[in-house]
Amino acid sequence: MHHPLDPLSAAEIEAAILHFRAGHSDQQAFFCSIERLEPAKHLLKKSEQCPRSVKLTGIDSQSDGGFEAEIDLTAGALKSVNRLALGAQVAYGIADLGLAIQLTKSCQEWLDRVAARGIATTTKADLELIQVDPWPAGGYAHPDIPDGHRALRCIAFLKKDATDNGYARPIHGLIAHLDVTAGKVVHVEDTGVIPIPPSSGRFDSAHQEKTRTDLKTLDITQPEGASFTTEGYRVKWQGYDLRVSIHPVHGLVLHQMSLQGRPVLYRAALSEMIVPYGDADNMHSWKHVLDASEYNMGTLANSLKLGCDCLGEIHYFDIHQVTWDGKARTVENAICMHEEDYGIQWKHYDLMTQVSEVRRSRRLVISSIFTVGNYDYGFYWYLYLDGTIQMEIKLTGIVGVSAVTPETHNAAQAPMIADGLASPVHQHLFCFRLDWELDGGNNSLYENEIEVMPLGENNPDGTQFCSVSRHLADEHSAKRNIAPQTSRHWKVTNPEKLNGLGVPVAYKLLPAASPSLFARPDSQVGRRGAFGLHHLWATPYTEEEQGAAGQHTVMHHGEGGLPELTKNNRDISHCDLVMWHTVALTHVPRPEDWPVMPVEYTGFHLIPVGFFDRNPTLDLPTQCHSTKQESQKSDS
Ligand SMILES: [Cu+2]
Repeated sequence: MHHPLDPLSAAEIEAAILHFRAGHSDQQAFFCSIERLEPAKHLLKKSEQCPRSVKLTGIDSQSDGGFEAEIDLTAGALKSVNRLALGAQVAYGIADLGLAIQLTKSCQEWLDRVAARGIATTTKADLELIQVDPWPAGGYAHPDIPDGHRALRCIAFLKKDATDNGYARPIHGLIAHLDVTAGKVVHVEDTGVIPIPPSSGRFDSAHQEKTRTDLKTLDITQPEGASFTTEGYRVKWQGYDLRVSIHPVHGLVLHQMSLQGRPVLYRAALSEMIVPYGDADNMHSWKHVLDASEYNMGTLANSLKLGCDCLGEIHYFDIHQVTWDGKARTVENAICMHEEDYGIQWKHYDLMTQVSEVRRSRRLVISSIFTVGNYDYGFYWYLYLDGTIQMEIKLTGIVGVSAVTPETHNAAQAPMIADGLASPVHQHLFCFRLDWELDGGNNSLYENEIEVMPLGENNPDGTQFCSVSRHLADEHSAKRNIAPQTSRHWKVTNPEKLNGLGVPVAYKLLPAASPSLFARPDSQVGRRGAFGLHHLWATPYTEEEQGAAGQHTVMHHGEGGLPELTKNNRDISHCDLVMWHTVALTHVPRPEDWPVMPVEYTGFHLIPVGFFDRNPTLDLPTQCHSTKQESQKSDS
C-alpha cells in the first residue's frame, strides 16, 4: 500500500501510460516527465486514504506548448488533458535534444562552417567525434523562430575519440539556431574561426601520469548498523520523522518533517534555479538556463555508487521515471542516506576540576546528484542532533568554455583556465521553497539583525549593540536581501506555541553570504530569473504556487514567478507560511576548475531558536568522557 507522498512505482507508471493512451490517441505523443500529484495539504491532513493521481507532461502532434495530463490511478482513468500555451511550454526532454543534435549534424551550412575550421565532417565516424550540446534559447530566440516554437541553440566541441572530454576543444564562434517545433536549423551564426585549444581535458584515471599511492584505507563502519529506520520512503532518526521523494522539477524533496513529534516543515525542496552568464562573447551572452524547470532536473538524477558517491553504512532509495517513449525506467540508488560523524557537538573543560565534558555530533545525510549537461549538482540535506537542518549544494562537473587567442581574450569576463581556453564568469542561483509548519498551526516571519547603539550616557565609547526584530507582515515587506555585516537572518515563529521561557517557539534561517542576480530586472534574464533579485520572499500557502519562476518556463518571459505571485501584497502576518530562499554563488573560473571542477559549496542553515528550552543534546552518551586522571596523563 502506497503512502500518498511515496514516489511512483514502475507498475504505476506503466498503468498511467496505458490509461493515457486509451484516452488520448495521438500516436506522436512523447513524454517529458511523470509525477505523482501530491494530495492537497488539507485533504492529506484529514486522511491518508487519498486517490492516487499522476501528472504526465509531453509533446504531441498539436502545435501548442504541449500537454499536461492528469490520470487517476485509483479509478484507472485519464481525467484531463490540458493544453499549454505557446508562451510557457513543457520542459525540454531527450526527444527535443536528440532531434536538435540530429538536425544540426544534418545541416549542410553548419557542416561547411565546421569544415572551414579544418575539422573532418565527411564520414559517420567524423561526425561522431563532434559533440553537439543543445542549450535553451528561451528569452533570446532567433527572430526567424516564430513565437511559441520551441527554440534551442546548439554549440559544438571536438572529441579525439569516443570517451574524450570534448569540452577541451570548443568549436568556437559557431552556433546553430534551431526551431525544434518546425524541425529545422533556421540560422547558422558564425563569428569567425578561433583555433581549437591544444591540450587534452581528460580527467579519467587512465589518462593521468600517476595515481597517488600514499593514501591509506579509510573505512567508515557501523558494526551495529545505522541508527535510522525506514519504512518505504519514510525515515526516522533521532527524533526526526520525515518522508523523501524526487520531483521532476524540484529534485530531492523532504516531506512532513517533524522533530520529537512536533511538526517543523511540511515540504522542503528546491523550487527553481538559474545559471546566468556574464560574458559578452556571443557563445555565452544569452545563456541563463533554468535548469530545474527547463530541463526537469529531477529526471536527471544519478544512480549513486556505494563507496564513491557515498561512503559508510548506506541506505538507498530507488525512484522510477517515464522514458520519452512511455516506458518505466528505474533509477537505482537515486537517493542516498547515511550517518556522518561531525566532530564535537559540545564541550567544556572545567579548569578547577580539570574535568572535560564532550559529546560527539553526527548528522543524517540525505542526498541526490543531478547532471545537467556539463554540470553536476549535489543536493545534501543534513539533519543534526541539536535540531539544526542544513542544505548544502555541491557544484562540480565541467565549466563552460571558450577557445580564445591573445587578441580575442577578455580576461575580466572569462579568465584563462588552460592553454587557449577561457571560461566565462557566471552565477548559480538556487531558490528553495520552504513550506513551514512550525509546531503545527500558523506561523509568522521576522527579520532579526544587530543595530549599533548611539553614543550616550550608557554607551560612552560607542561599543554597544543590540538585537532587533522586525515583523514582516506582508509579501512586499518580506522581499529582503542578506546583510552579513549586521548578522541579518530571518525567523519563523509560531505565536501560539510558547516555550518554557514564555517566548514563541522559532527556527531561524541563517543565509550564506550570497550574491543576488546581477542581470538588470528589466532584462530577459532579470524577468525570467526574478526570484534571484531577493534572497528572501514569503507567501501564504497556496497549493498551485510551487514555481519561483512560474510553472512552465520553456519559451516564457517571466510570467508566473515570485514577482507575480506576490504582486497583491497578501497578508503573511499569521498564516500557513511559505518561505522562498534564494542562495547563490558567482563563479569566476580558475585553472583549478579545469578539466573537472573540485566541488564548490553553498547552502543555508535552519536553526532552532527557542524551539527547545535548553540544549537538546545533554542526553547524548558520554563516549569520550575523560576523568581527571586521564587529563593529567595527557598533559604530561
Ligand atoms: Cu559555475
